[in-house]
Formats: sequence, C-alpha cells, structure tokens
Amino acid sequence: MTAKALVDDITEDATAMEVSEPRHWAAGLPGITHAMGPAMADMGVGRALTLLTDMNQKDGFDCMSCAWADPEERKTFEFCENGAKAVTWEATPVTIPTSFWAENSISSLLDKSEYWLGMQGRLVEPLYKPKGKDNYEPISWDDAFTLIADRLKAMDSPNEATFYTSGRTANETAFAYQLLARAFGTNNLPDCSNMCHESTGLAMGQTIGIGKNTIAYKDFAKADLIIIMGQNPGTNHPRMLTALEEAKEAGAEIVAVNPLLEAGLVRYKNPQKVKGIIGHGTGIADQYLQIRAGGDGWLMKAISQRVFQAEDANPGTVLDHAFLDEHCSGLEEFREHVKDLDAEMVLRATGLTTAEIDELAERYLRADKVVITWAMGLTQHKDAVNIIKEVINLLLLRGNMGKPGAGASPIRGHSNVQGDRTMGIWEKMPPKFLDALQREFGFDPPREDGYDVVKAVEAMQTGKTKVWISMGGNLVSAVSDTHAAEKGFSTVGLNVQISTKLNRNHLTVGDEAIILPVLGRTEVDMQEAGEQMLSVEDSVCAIHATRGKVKPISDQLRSEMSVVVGIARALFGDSGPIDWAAFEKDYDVIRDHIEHVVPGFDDFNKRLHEDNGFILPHGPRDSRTFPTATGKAMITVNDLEYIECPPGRLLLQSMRAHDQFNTTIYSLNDRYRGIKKSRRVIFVHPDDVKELGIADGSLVDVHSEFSDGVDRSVHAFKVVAFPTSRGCAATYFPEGNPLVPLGFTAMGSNTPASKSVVVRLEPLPAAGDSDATNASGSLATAEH
Ligand SMILES: Nc1nc2c(c(=O)[nH]1)N[C@H]1C(S)=C(S)[C@@H](COP(=O)(O)OP(=O)(O)OC[C@H]3O[C@@H](n4cnc5c(=O)[nH]c(N)nc54)[C@H](O)[C@@H]3O)O[C@H]1N2
Ligand SMILES: Nc1nc2c(c(=O)[nH]1)N[C@H]1C(S)=C(S)[C@@H](COP(=O)(O)OP(=O)(O)OC[C@H]3O[C@@H](n4cnc5c(=O)[nH]c(N)nc54)[C@H](O)[C@@H]3O)O[C@H]1N2
Ligand SMILES: [Mo]
Repeated sequence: MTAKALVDDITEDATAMEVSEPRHWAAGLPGITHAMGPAMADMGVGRALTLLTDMNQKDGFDCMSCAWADPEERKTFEFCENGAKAVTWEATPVTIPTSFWAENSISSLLDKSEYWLGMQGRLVEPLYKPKGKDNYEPISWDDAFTLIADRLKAMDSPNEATFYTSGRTANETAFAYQLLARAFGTNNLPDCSNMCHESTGLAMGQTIGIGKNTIAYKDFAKADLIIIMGQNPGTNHPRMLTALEEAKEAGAEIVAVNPLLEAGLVRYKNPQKVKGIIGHGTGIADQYLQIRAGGDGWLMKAISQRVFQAEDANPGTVLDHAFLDEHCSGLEEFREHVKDLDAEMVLRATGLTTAEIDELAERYLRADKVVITWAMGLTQHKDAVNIIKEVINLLLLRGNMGKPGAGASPIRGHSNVQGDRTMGIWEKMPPKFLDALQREFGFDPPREDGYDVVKAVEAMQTGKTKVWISMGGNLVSAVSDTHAAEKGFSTVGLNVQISTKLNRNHLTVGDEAIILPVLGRTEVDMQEAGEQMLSVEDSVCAIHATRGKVKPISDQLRSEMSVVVGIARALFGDSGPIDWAAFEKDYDVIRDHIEHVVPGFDDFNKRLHEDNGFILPHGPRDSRTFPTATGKAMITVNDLEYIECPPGRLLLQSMRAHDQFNTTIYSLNDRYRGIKKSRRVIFVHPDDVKELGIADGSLVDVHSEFSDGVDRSVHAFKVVAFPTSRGCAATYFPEGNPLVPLGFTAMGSNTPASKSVVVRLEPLPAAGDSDATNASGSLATAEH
C-alpha cells in the first residue's frame, strides 16, 4: 500500500487554522473513538484488534508512546488514545516504494513538513546517498555495513564518530549499541535524555543518589496529596489519569501547577467506566496554580518556608525529625536560608497570590503522604536543576520519601529512555560501569567523557564529526537552534540513520548518508534461536518483557540488534574478544552479559521468561538508604534565578500538541486546546494580547532575544488568546525550536532551555494586504 494523496494538500498554513473554546476535560468516549477510528481504517479490523488488545499486556508489547507504568492488574484494553496513534503510525501497512527515491530528490523533500514525511509510510529497504548525488538509492545490507565500517576505520580518532540514541530502543539493543561505541573507542553516546530528564537525573543524583522515581505504581493510590508540576498527562501520559482517578477515589487531593490550563488536569472522563462515558467524569485538580513559567523553585521554597514557620509555631510536630536526624544533611543551613526568602520576589517569580501559596502550604502540611510528579515543565528551564532540588528539599522536610504513598516522581518520556541509561547509553557513565564492561568483555573502554547532544551538534559545526549514527530519533528537528543543527549535519561525512519512518534527519546530510530500516516494537522479531523478546524499564523502575505481535511489514527489515551486530562484525571481524554473532542469534546471550555488568539484573533471563519482569532495587525507595557522597539525603541551598522579561516581551515555552509524538506529527489538530488544521500557533493570555496591542487571531512573526546578536525568528504564527499565566506564551515543538540558541541550556545538565525563551511578537499586515499571502509554508520552508 502506498501513501494517500491526501497529505499532498497539507500546507500547514496558519490562516487555515480553526480555533474553538479549549476543553475542560480529557479522554472519555471521544478519546477512544478518535483512537480506534484511524487504527481500524488504516490497517483493517483484525490487525488493529490484535495490536490494541496485546498492548501493555503481560505477554504483549510495551506501548512506545510513553514511559508510564503498568498497573499490576491489567485491563482488556490497557492503552490510551495516544498509544493507539503511536501503534497505528508504526504498524501502518503503507510503505515507501523504491520509485519514491528516484522521483524525489533529497533537496525537494526538504521542502516537505515532518507531517508529510511521516505520512509517506514505513521505510522498508536500506538506502544510500553517494557523495555528489541528491537522491537515495537502494543498497544491500552487507554493502551498507561494509561502507559504514570502512568510513569508521578511515578516521583519525574514534571520537570523530558519534552514536546517538532516541529512547525507544530496548534494553538489550541499547546495551549492544553502547558496547559497539565503547569497543570502537568513544564515549560519544548522546541521547534524547540530554534534552529531556537530564536535569532530573543530575538534581536527584546529587541530592538522593539516584535519578529515578522513588515511588511504585501503587503509591499513587496511597497518597494523601499529589502535586503535578510541569506535566500534561492528558496528552503525554494519558493512562496516568486513571491512576489519578483511583487516587482521588481513595481520598487524595490533587494540585496542578502549570502556566496553562490543561484539560486533563481539570477533569477526566474514564472511557472504561460508565460515569466516564455518560457522566461528568472525575474532577482532577482540587487546586490549580497557573504559575509563571520558571517559577516553580520559588514556589517550592516558599512552601518550605511555611513548613518551618509551622514547626516554629508547634515545635516537634511538623518536621519529620526522626527521618531528618537519621537520613538527611543540610537541614540547618536550609532553615537559615529560607528565613530570609524575599516574599515580593516569590510573588513576582511565581505570578501567584499569597493566598494561593498559603493554600498549597496548608494542603502540604495536612498530608502525611505526598507525591510530587513532574516532567518537561521543570526540566527544560535555565534553572531546572535548582528547581528540582527545591522539590526534593520540600519532600525531605516531612519525610516524604521511602514510605508508602510518598515520594519524588519524575515521569519519563520515551518508553525506554530510562532503561537506555541503565544500559549505559550516556556520554559519562561512571567508572564502576566501565570497569564492569572491561571485566566482562576484556577490552579497555575509553575513560574520557563523550559529547552530550548539545556538544555533539557543536562538534559537527566545527567539522569534527566524520560519522554520525542515530539509533532512532530525529535530532535535527528535536534539538534547539534548528538552522544551526542543519548546518552541523551538512558537515558530517557519513550520516547513518537507523529508523522506522522518514524524517528530516534523513535529509539534512553531508557527503554520504545511509538509512537502515528496522522492525518496530509491534513486529515479530524472528532470529536463529526462534522468536525473540526484548525488555524495557518504565518510569517506576519496573523491567518487563516486550514481544512483537504482528508480521513485519517487509521481510527486508532487520531488528535493531541485527543492525548493531552487522556494523560490529563488519568493523571488528569475528575473531575479537566479543562474540557479536551470538548476540543476534539469541537475545538471552546478551541478557547474560547484562546480568554480569549492570547491578540489579540477577537472574535476568529467568525472571524475564518466567515472571515477565521485576522491579530494580532503589535505595531511597526500598530502605531509605541514600547512595550520595555523604551517605545521606542532601537538603541543599540553591540560589534561584529569575528570568527577566522586559516590557512588551513574553516568556515562551514550547510543548506538545495532542496529535504528535515529539517530532512525529499525527495530525495538525490539538483537540483539547481547541486548535484545528494548523500548528503555527502562539498562545497568549487575553490581557497580554490586549496590552501588546495585537488582535486575537492575527498573524505575527515571533523573534527571540538573546545577547549573541543573532536574530532568530519563526514566521506567520497565529495569536490565540488562551488561559495561560500573565506574561507567558506557548507554542509547539519542533516549530518553536529555531528560536532557541544551541548554547542556551539548563545550568549543569546542558539541556536546551526551550521553556524559558524571551520573545517579542511582530504583527504581520492583516489579511487582504499583499504581504499576508506569505503566511503559509511548512516548518521546512517558512523560517528560511
Ligand atoms: N502523546 C504523546 N505522548 C508523549 C510525547 C508526545 O510527544 N506525545 N512525548 C514523550 C516524551 S519524550 C516526553 S519527555 C513526555 C513529555 O511530557 P510533558 O512534560 O507533559 O510534555 P510537554 O508537552 O512538554 O508539557 C510540558 C507541560 O509543562 C508546562 N510548563 C511549561 N513551563 C512550565 C513551568 O515553568 N512550570 C510548570 N509548572 N509547568 C510548565 C506546560 O504548560 C505543559 O503542560 O511525554 C512523552 N509522551
Ligand atoms: N523545543 C522543544 N524541543 C524539544 C522538546 C520540547 O519540549 N521542546 N522535547 C525534547 C524531548 S523531551 C525529547 S525526548 C526529544 C526527542 O528527540 P528524538 O527522540 O530524537 O525524536 P523523536 O521525534 O522521538 O524521534 C522520532 C523518529 O524515531 C524513529 N523511530 C520511531 N520508532 C522507532 C523504533 O522503534 N526504532 C528506531 N530505530 N527508530 C524509530 C522514526 O524514524 C521517527 O521519525 O526532543 C526534545 N526537543
Ligand atoms: Mo522526552
């Protein structure tokens, strides 16, 4: 089957946008019918039902749409609308025919949008772009592997190669892939996590000794209070709404902290319940704090200050003294520090009222067991690491860690981004891990840190990268400063993309490029020893099996493991210390190696085959042991930043629409926010729209303002008055990425700070004026 002609008409024109009232509830019946509709239409009822009923089941495959945890008791349909979209997008019967590559030059495809590219269907044959040519052409698997190995061997240093990973890769493949990079001699292993929860990993690593969730799934239902910060679960982790509904039914209070009023945080209509289908559903947030972007650290500190004040009023009854004495350091310094907290600054930085902050403090003090969850609304700020440390401080004061119903809960994004890290996908894995690799495989791994995402793009820009290999993902669109990234990729000698679907990173290439098409998570993976399964780790450290269920869309596809092994054998031959060929035949072999290298994986094969998985050990969660420098949980003193926004400017964040998965666009609509037919939107508070003298619905160019003197802008976005906090604005990613300089990153974690961007809006001439016709164009063309 080939792509429908329909997508040829898509111009992504802001003037085509239809705007209606945003929703005040999420999911429910429309969610399910929206979900089932496209799946059924595209792939037929049989295939669709097999996929949807096997999704997230114990003997099925793990949904690739997010890293949300699975409940112990699975329902018949354990999926959400957006999971169904992800599956449909991957398991589509539409494939890209060989003729497509002769008919479409690379430069002509660059004019198409990500949406259009993704809609062309699955990649089904290895492709090669030779030097001096503007088209991909078919190449055999063996020739592709030989060519990659030749280019790697021809380099002056292994550090001229970079091995990127997106977070869908399963544990076994990720382990083999990092082994390939390190056996070759480099730690250049950037990954999507560098743009995602890196700030979390750093802040939690430094304070409690581990960068992962301190709660288990069942803790949600045991909590008295759940604070959801900087996260939009209605769109990005929809199954979390079921856990929140259960928590509410068990008596928990829920507080949402978010500049935008997000439908899923207001009300949830559970499609699996009668009251969700015909009733009003469940109200989610008991208190909704529309905070100024970047202000969360100030809010946390202000609550901590009120905790100390309550303790002073009733000594010995508010702080958890037993926990603090035994397990924490830094209490007195912190107590002194927050005494002087500037109340005016708190109000300015949070945009909240004293009454709102007092109310949250009262809720916090009333609750014995508190969970705080967060995602990109905290991690992608200039001051993200400090902000997250303030979350940890607040939790520690009342012992909200390592007990049932309480803890710090960063919710991961990509479905195996957490597992990839556990497996060694990181540019700076600790010496302990490298020593274990050395013992297990008998080679000396490189010890100097490699590039993270930002450093990798900087290295490309200075011509330091000869070979780039991507295990999934679409870095050129995902990273900040789109045009700088495009320039970087154009200097790379050989760009190898291991992918399921066509995206812009296949088109931003230098001399040579190779596309290697792989099996997706839904497809059966058959190797010499029989049908293979893989494993993933979710947000709450649960390792479980994932098995493809449907026949691969083409018999030319290889598994990601086969591709890693293919490159490794072409590069190292079959006589070295590592038996690569064995990895491919039977994935149990690599699981045995993982067991020897990575702590917590004892009896890996047995526990995966027999029990379908297990929970990784976690000191703070299991026994209140904190593997930090001091052996204690560290309460920290952090000098918080305040992002100044000069008059006439707005503080811009970029986030996901309901019909997208990162750079993959399923449709141009964002149902909950009332947007249809175009993504070129900027949401602004109605009073700011007025104050700026711009008409609601008019078109503007958005310019960011940084001291490097470069004018970065995106063209022709529609202004939509929307319930966001004053002085803040929001647009979608990746459309907003050209506005963020590459070097504008979170302090410490180097994560692009794409949610703290100061912008100004420049109105375009009104419709009817000759210039306004310029307002159409895809991401590909409009910003050049
Ligand atoms: N359907 C779908 N699911 C996904 C993804 C997807 O693209 N589509 N992506 C996956 C990935 S990789 C990730 S990382 C997760 C992302 O999941 P989220 O973190 O929910 O993703 P964003 O859309 O970036 O939403 C960020 C939220 O933070 C809020 N926010 C922005 N700035 C601030 C701030 O300063 N303070 C506070 N308190 N809030 C703020 C925004 O208004 C928004 O509601 O989702 C995963 N799941
Ligand atoms: N401005 C702004 N920028 C952001 C963000 C933001 O909120 N705002 N969010 C950041 C975050 S949190 C993240 S995680 C990154 C995401 O960055 P990436 O992970 O690099 O990007 P994705 O869009 O998830 O990658 C999609 C591509 O992966 C490939 N793919 C899909 N499934 C598979 C598979 O099973 N195997 C293989 N080999 N390939 C597959 C397909 O070809 C698809 O086109 O973006 C970051 N960029
Ligand atoms: Mo992410």
